[in-house]
Amino acid sequence: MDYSQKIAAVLGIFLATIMLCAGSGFLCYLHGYQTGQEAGFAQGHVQGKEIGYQIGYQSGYEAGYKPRPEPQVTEGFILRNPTYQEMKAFLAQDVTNAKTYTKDEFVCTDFAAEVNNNAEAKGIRCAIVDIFYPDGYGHTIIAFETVDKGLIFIEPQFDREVTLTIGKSYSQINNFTPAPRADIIERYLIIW
Ligand SMILES: [Ca+2]
Repeated sequence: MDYSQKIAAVLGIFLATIMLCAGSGFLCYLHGYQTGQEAGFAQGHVQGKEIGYQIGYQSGYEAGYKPRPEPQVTEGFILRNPTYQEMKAFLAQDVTNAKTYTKDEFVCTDFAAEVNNNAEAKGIRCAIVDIFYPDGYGHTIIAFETVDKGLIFIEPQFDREVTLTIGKSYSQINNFTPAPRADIIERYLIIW
């Protein structure tokens, strides 16, 4: 081997070594890249899933959560059944009975409606009572469910306590002036 051949051999070994190192380095790089990428992907996937879940949960929670509205105390009122004396006291101070019955203007239903509304404006529970007479005629009065004497019917035109008996004349059983037409009570409805 002469000098130039020796140089060529040394260069060849040197180059082969560099290429080997470079190649293995590249392989290492590839391997490292792939492993790192896989690990990074796996971790990122888990974290991404977790973050995505939290964001989804939060937005879903916000969309689904509707706060219950605060009760509006101004929109409701409480009615209570009066004692018999409270009912009498209310009727004594209520002036509806002083009004005049006027055909087609202020009739039995108007008396009943007005006393009912006045009672309930004072927190006293009051019912409208529809009485059915023969031939499509009828009458309207009111009622209170007193706590001590039970259900009491009141004729609001006179503030008088009355009784209702099916099959009997309303004016007769309550000692009123006889009605101009049949006022036999066929049935009645109590509307609270
Ligand atoms: Ca009522």
